[in-house]
Amino acid sequence: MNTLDYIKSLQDRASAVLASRLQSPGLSPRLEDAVQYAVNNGGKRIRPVLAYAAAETVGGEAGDADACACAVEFIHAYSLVHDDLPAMDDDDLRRGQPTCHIKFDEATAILAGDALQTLAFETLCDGGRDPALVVDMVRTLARAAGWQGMVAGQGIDIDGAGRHMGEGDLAAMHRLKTGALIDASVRLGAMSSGLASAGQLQQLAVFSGCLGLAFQIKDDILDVEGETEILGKQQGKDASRNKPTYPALLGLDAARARMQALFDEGIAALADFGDNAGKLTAIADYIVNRHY
Ligand code: GRG
Repeated sequence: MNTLDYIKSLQDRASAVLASRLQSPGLSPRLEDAVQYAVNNGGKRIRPVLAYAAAETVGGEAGDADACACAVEFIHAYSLVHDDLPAMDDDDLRRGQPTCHIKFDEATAILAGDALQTLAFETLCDGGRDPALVVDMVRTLARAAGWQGMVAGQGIDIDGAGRHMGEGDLAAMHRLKTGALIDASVRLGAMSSGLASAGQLQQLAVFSGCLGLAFQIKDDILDVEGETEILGKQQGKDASRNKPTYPALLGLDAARARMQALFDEGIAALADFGDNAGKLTAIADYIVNRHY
């Protein structure tokens, strides 16, 4: 199977499993429509794809990672819904469609994010795993998503609005805001197999740390070079809001070089996996070469 077919097969798997886990309880139809909308309006499913590939990289099967693949996508979907709110980034367009609070309303979008966050942890507890492993996985996701991870990154971003950031501060912010969930996706996928050693998890963490930052630099580059129609969101938004970005700080060429160096460092961390590293390598390549 070629790389794109492999990634497509994992994206399709994620979408099917997410649909099966999103059985609306039938209690609050508007809220449930908003939750479905937030998850099913065209995301690339990068985090589930990473979880699946990480499970396979340590000798497990993609199916081992179904629960954690859904959990990380639920957290991701919630984060985008809340990030788009007027009190945060105040965006009207996401994935080429109205953002959740525009399609529904602000209160419903807040609740949809809340519901997705708790559903992520409920989902992670499913799957009949060893209870000690489940506790470890719940803790891993909570740390990545919360005030030591993604929420902390968002807090730094909001506090820093309009202030100059050096490259060190910018990297530290993005390692939390974007990187922590990407790292959790990889490590949870490997953990879900029950086969990953502590040493392997450490090597995967180096890989995912580099990939998370490279992902963000690519996002910054696309904001400069991309096209609104392909991106599904307004091109040039970061620059128009004076946001600190890699291209603004380093220039486009140096930002690209930084992304490539992180890619190389991340792939080098997979060396001990031998041929098994091929899947994560292919996905990292897809991430840094994507057009949206
Ligand atoms: C609101 C607590 C809270 C956190 C929000 C992740 C985040 C923190 C905000 C998103 C802002 C943003 C656009 C960051 C750039 C990196 C990023 C997460 C891009 C979107 O991820 P993709 O490209 O999205 O995987 P799709 O649409 O494919 O799912």
